[in-house]
Amino acid sequence: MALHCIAHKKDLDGLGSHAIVRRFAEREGEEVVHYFADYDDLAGIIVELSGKLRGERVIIADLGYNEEVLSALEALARLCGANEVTWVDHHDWQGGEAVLELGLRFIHSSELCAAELVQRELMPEDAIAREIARLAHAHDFREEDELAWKLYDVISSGYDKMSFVEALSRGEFWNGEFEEAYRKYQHAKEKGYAYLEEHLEVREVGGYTCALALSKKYLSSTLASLHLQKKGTDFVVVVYPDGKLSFRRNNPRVNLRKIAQLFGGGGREVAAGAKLGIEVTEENYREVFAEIVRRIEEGGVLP
Ligand SMILES: [Mn+2]
Repeated sequence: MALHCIAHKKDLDGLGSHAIVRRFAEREGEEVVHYFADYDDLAGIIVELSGKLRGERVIIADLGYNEEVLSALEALARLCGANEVTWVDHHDWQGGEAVLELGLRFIHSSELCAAELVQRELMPEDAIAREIARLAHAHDFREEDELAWKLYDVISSGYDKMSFVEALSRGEFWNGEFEEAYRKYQHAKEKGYAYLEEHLEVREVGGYTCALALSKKYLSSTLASLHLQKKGTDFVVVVYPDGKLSFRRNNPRVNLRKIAQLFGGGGREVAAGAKLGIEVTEENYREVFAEIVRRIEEGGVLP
């Protein structure tokens, strides 16, 4: 029997979950297979695994359900029928009830991050697993923790995910390679912030203020939106060249899930995303911003 870990690939919580599962598997002498997933490929992985896994253990972590998962419900039912599936998550599951009826084990909390839930489930006594979970929590809950944020920069730099997971799973929280990736990324980050500033507009939207900015692809939505949030507007929209939108807020009256739904996306009240399905360039980004503002105003989702 092997352990199959499907977890988020973009942040410390997802990769930390991978690392804890790996550490656990190694202790148990079990084989472990990692799938580095995001919301746009989770359904594809479920479909693929449902066709080939029998009698295995599957852990899905740090990924909530979304429309695409609901469209792969039959495959997920097959996967759950033939394997032992555990879904560990801390996102908002309102609307995802159909998934929970398939007979999977569901471990959920909104106070703990996914890595903490995985750690408590698999390795409650292990000091290294606990440290991975602590770092993941600090990053996911936007707490101040130098190491957690430096590790996040290593991930954002494009550092090899498998090597990252292996290092963490051994209890290696920093090394020469991490240092090099981190240093290089500091330059990229500064360039990314400068570009964001040059492609920024603050607009009024239905009585609220909104900062919109075009971002370079290499600046993660977490870093780009945290930077924009410092402008103090009610909410912010980060726009990427591939049409991806990322919404964050300062004002708790603004429900970002509802705003994202206007663009066919989704997420949580506090953080949401969508895809425009068009390319956004230096030439058209101002028009795109105007269109986003218009759609939000006309959508009637602001209180
Ligand atoms: Mn998380």
